[in-house]
Amino acid sequence: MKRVLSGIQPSGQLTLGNYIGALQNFVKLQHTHECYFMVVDLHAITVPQDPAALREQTESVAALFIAAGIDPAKANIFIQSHVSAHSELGWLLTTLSYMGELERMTQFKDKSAGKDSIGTGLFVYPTLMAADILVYNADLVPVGDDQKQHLELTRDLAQRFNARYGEYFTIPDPYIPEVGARIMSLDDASKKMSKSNPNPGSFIALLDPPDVIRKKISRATTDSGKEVRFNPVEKPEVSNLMSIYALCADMTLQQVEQKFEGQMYGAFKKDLAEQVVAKLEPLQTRYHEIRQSGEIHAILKQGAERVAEVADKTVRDVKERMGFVLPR
Ligand code: ATP
Ligand code: LTN
Repeated sequence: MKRVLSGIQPSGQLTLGNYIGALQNFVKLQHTHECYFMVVDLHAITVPQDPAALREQTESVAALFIAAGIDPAKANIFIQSHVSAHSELGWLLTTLSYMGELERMTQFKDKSAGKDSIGTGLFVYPTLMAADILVYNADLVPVGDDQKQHLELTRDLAQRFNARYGEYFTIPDPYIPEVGARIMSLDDASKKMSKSNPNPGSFIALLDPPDVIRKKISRATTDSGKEVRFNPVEKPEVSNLMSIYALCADMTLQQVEQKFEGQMYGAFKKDLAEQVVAKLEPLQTRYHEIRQSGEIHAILKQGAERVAEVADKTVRDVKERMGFVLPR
């Protein structure tokens, strides 16, 4: 069975963008692949996090994995920092990376823009992500469009290691959805919907109550036109809402266009809000059950124990190839 791996940062409340771009595919792939899904807390601290909030969000993201339909009996669910091999391989790969290639990463450029002091963690972030993937020799990495560049760097680092120390790492492929790989902000269709956006009106959180969802959608930016027509260049805001509609209602963009032909934005938004509410309702119910039961801790412990065997072996192999003296 091919291996699938992905991670989500506990840097805020998961959004509809995370769900459509990533989580939904995790659920699909678990039936046909050996899966590794983790909460990447070590990545979240590349920007300042309040300790209590980080703790809460880490548990919340793990519970959302399960609420979204990931079955811990099928897929390994764990917290990145529970498996120390990630940090160790992260360092080893950092020594193979170049300043120039890390400086080119758009996520780094976006997150460091306008800051006086830029954290080094933010800079080397992609080498830790490469370690996350390579430590399990993953074949496939389901992510949203914004992570494509990090995946390319991961492939480069793997190839560099293989060229220097002999074939070892599997070269991973990204798995990016055709529709929904980049859900945009509700207040600005030039930016991706992001859980760390300080304006909560810019995103729909998976745990937003129905009335909050309705309010956010009714306030979402549109253009001054009238037609519900898909054209991301001319009508980026409406097109974004149409993508969300299509994904929640399980329709094609064409079907959405036909359904709202001749109707105003107001009617479209009202219907869209109900589609989103209906899509998230079962997930929210399951989420609250999981949090109340407290079962998440045992699942995460078991997940980390299982995967650590694979990860520790990789680190041993890599160190041996690089010329480290291993304890005997
Ligand atoms: P942050 O705002 O803290 O950077 P984020 O909301 O961008 O977080 P991540 O934890 O970085 O979320 O991403 C988790 C997964 O969700 C990744 O695979 C990412 O590509 C995907 N993703 C994030 N935002 C979107 C979006 N707007 N549309 C589609 N996929 C997305
Ligand atoms: N960089 C990713 C999160 C992430 C990840 C990974 C994704 C960390 N490690 C390994 C896939 C595979 C992000 O910001 N969304």
